[in-house]
Amino acid sequence: MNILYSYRRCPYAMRARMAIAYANIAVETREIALRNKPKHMLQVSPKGTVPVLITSSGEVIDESLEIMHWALQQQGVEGWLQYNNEQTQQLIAENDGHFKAALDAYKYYERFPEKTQTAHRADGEVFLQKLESLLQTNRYLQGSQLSMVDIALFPFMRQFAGVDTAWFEASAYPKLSTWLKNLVRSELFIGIMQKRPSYID
Ligand SMILES: N[C@@H](CCC(=O)N[C@@H](CS)C(=O)NCC(=O)O)C(=O)O
Repeated sequence: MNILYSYRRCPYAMRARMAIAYANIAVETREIALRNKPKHMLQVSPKGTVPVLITSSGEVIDESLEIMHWALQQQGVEGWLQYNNEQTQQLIAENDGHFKAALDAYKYYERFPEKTQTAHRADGEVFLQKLESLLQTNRYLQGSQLSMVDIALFPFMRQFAGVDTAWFEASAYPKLSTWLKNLVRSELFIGIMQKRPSYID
C-alpha cells in the first residue's frame, strides 16, 4: 500500500493529494500533527516536511512537485502535463519562492515587522497581476484545460485570498477570483479536504 504523510491545511500537501486523487491512486493518508511528527515519517524523511509519500515499492518521495509527477505518470493520466514547459517551471518557481515568502509575511505580518501588512500584500500582488493577465486569454493558467500549474499554485492563492476575503473580492482580479472559486468548489478539492483523525504511530 502507498502511504502519504500529510497535513490537511498544508498547501504543498494539498497539491500532492489532488494529483493522487486525480490519478485515482489508492493511498493510506496519514494526517499528522506538525508539532508531533510520527517517528516513522522522520525516519524515512528526516527533513520533517509534509507531504511524504512512501510507495508500495518502498520509494520515498518527499517533495510535493515530485509526488505530483509520480502520480500523473503512474496512471498515464498525463493530461495535466500537456503544457509542461518552461513557463510552467517559472510560474511554479515564482509561486514557491517569492510569492510564498510574500504570502507568509502578509499572513503573519506581526512576525515580519520590517514592512506593513499592506506592503507585504503588495509584494504578493505582483504575482496576482501576472496570473490575472494569463487568465485574460484562457480559462486556466496555461490554456483551456486544467493543468499541473493550476493545481500547484491554487492552494497558495487560496491562502492569500483568505487573509482578507473582502479585500480580494473588491480588488482588480475578477478572472483570478473566478478561477479560484471554480477550483475551491471542485469535487477534487472538496474530496481531498475531508477531515480525518490524526495518525499516531
Ligand atoms: N518543498 C516542500 C515544502 C513542504 C513544506 O514546507 N511543508 C510544511 C507544511 S505546509 C512543513 O511540513 N513544515 C514543517 C513544519 O512545519 O514543521 C514540498 O514542496 O513538499
